[in-house]
Amino acid sequence: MSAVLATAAVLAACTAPVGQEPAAAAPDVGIQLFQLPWTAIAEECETTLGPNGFAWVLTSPPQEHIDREEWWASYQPVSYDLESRLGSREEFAEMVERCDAAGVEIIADAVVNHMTGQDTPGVGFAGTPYEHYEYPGLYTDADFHHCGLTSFDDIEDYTSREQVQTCELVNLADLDTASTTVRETIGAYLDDLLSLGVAGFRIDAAKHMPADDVAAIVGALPEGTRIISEVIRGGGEPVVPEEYTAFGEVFEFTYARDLAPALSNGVFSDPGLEGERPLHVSPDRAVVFVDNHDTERGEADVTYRDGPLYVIANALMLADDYGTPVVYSGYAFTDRDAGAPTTADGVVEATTCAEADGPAGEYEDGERTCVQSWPAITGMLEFRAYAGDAPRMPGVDDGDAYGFEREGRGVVAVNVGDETHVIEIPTSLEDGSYCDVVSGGADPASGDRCAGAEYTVADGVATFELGPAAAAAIHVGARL
Ligand code: ARE
Ligand code: CA
Repeated sequence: MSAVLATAAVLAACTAPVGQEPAAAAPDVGIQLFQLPWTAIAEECETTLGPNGFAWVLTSPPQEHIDREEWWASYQPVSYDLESRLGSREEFAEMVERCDAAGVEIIADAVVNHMTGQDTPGVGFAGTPYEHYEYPGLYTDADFHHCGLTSFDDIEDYTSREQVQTCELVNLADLDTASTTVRETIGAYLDDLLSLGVAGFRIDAAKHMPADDVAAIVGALPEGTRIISEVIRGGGEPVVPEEYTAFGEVFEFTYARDLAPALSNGVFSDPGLEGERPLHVSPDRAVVFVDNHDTERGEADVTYRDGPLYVIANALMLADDYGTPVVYSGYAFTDRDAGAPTTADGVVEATTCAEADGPAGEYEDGERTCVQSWPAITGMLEFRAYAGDAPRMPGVDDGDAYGFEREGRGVVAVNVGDETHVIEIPTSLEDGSYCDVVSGGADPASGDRCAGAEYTVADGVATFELGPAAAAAIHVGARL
């Protein structure tokens, strides 16, 4: 589906009470649907993602993996057969087709730095026998690095480029990606996924492959294949995300790290208004996120558990003009390793998010968070479509409240404190009353009322009265 059609689909879903011109920007927001089966993703594309204006889905790894219950079994490939706990090859192909028809592209998680980390021989989820350094039909011992730099050939020191790129990440058999046959074998796997219609790939553990190796592998793929490399920015480390931007985008971990302290202490600063953001790749190369499947189990301070604060973080990200956002949607857990709930057949249960209406106060372990269906999130996607490429104006930091304008297109405001706060934000929006898209937007039934809160712009100032831990956003299309 073309970008123009995709834009039309989002705008059809918007309920603009007056005939304001929407911005021309095509939807760009992605959603990471962690450990969600292919049949369920197909359903989400049709019921939720397409209608709500998501442009792409990041799936979990689709290849055959070790036969273990933990979610991270997906990150230990046994073969490149598309038979996993998340579904079959046929189901994967049908998902790509149905999502495409709904205007949503599929980005597959490509685990190509390594194979398994299993010291004892085993049989994969789809029945393929393997050993730590033997994968019938794919790789033999000579295709792997044995770095000889550390006691167990494991990475111990991230300040050593050689260790990071030739030793083993947590005992995972590390492919020699400088080898032509290894590159071709990986290339054939990625080509196979492209033949089923995927738009591109997340390159898992890209940091652990020299950028030249990744460049050679993805350079052999058809032009236009989208590549997003996972290169976690680490203090004092020699391997940096910038090395991977020549051939694609990267996940910019600094973005969420910068956002977190402001959410807890209420002190916001305007990034990037005077030049580059420090420790950020250029905006056209950055994929940004509030959290992902690793950080919600690690460094992220704000996750689904923080309800309203999580909404605020996502609202600020979606209102921003830096990078391409990917919203995260997983399942609740207390045990870091716990896999998503499975059926009696050992496949992950297909669940739907059509009914989810916001962050729940509490989640049972295994329950899906369904962030893609939260009205506040879909309202912010609408805001983003209207904001288009309008520049981000200097923000207003007022106590625990903060907000900024996307010039002439919309204004976002948040309050991270526990008391009600009134914040005024200068704007070039026309005077009038606007519906807040975070709390419901325009009332589709009446056309001249808001379903949620209503805010006023008068004499070049937008005034928001925000309750504790609340966000609001108004845009040109939501003026009464
Ligand atoms: C599991 C067990 C291990 C066991 C291994 C092999 O937990 O104890 O040794 O299996 O049997 C995921 C899980 C791992 C899991 C692995 C394989 O998170 O727990 O290991 O799957 O099943 C580094 C990498 C980065 C990586 C993170 C996790 O640079 O690429 O570590 N992220 C991706 C995925 C993960 C996945 C893998 C890679 C492996 O997103 O989900 O692991 O495919 C600093 C550095 C970072 C470093 C980070 C953590 O911040 O800057 O570079 O990230 O520390 O060490
Ligand atoms: Ca490697």
